[in-house]
Amino acid sequence: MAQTSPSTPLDAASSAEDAAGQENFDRLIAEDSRIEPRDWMPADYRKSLTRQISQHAHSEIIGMQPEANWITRAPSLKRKAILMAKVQDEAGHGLYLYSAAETLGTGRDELNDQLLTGRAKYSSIFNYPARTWADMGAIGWLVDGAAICNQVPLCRASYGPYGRAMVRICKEESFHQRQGWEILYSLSHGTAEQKQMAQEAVNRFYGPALQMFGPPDADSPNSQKSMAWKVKRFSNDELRQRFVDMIVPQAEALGLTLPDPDLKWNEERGHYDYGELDWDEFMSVLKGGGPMNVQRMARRQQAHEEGAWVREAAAAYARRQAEENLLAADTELIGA
Ligand code: BYC
Repeated sequence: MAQTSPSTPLDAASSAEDAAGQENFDRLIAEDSRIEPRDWMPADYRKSLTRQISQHAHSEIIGMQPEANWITRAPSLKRKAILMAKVQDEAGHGLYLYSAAETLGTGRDELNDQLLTGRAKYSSIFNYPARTWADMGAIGWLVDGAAICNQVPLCRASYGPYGRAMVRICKEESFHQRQGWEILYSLSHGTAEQKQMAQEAVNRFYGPALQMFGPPDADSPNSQKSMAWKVKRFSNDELRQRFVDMIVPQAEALGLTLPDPDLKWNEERGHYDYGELDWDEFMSVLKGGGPMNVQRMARRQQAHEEGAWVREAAAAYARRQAEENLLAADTELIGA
């Protein structure tokens, strides 16, 4: 394709800068170094990362809802304290991730607006209800388990602030997964009713948890570029397979079954085969048609409105601090 020649000296300078920037970017990616906020980066790298990181942040924030709903109904003080700490961790994850996304140039208000107006996605899994206490176990074991599988490779994402945020998030997620496992283990070794409640929770969350990894590779429009940029290190299907291989023996240890008649060890592949997932349901959930989409968004909007006074107070405090700092700097100058 013919190269269009720059029409003004300013254009020429900026296209020379872009070429040098692109060269540096390509080198950093090739040598597995990190891209930092002040580095030149291609516009579509910035856009795609802002998309992924902010959607990840939204998922953490919306993901607080199914569990927060169970804090007052947790069966003991200890369970309540653990669940409360977990939900607070999710809020923290959301905040680290919004901060990482903001370093790419889009402000928090805009990112939040994208969520509240339905322009941004959040993870499909949080559009399913948490019906029983056993769901806290299934969410911890399967949802946080899938999150860990997906997110450990993201600790090596090429964008520095994202990778660094993921390191801390993954440490906390592994505690979350263990607490979920422990809830399910207690229930599956309890009364027959408790075991049945645990099994039913696993039955409901298994398929949606596998869909957290995204659509099959052939239908994943973002994967190719994202992997070339070393943001994603493995494809959606590779990570899904890794997760299935991990949870089959764990389910056996729990004494529970996974609700997939096609699940069996494939000697040749060295992996478990698993049945087709319901991708029509997945697409419908993404379009807002899941069982809890409407409630989740309504609750988030309500929480945002109720939090207006906190934002106003924080802004007033920041203004006063800035004025005081200015005054102090002036006084120092006068005194000098
Ligand atoms: N749900 O081209 P693809 C957590 C979208 S938080 C909804 O494969 P990509 C936790 C995708 O965004 C868990 N949407 O995309 C929190 C794209 O749409 P756009 C969240 C999905 O980015 C609290 C389109 O489908 N984890 O664990 O290459 C309590 C095509 O997909 C989903 C993260 O966000 C989905 N499941 O790959 C407990 C991890 N899947 O944006 C636990 C970071 C796909 O083009 N994100 N879509 O309009 C990622 O790793 C990747 O973004 C994904 C998707 C693997 C999710």
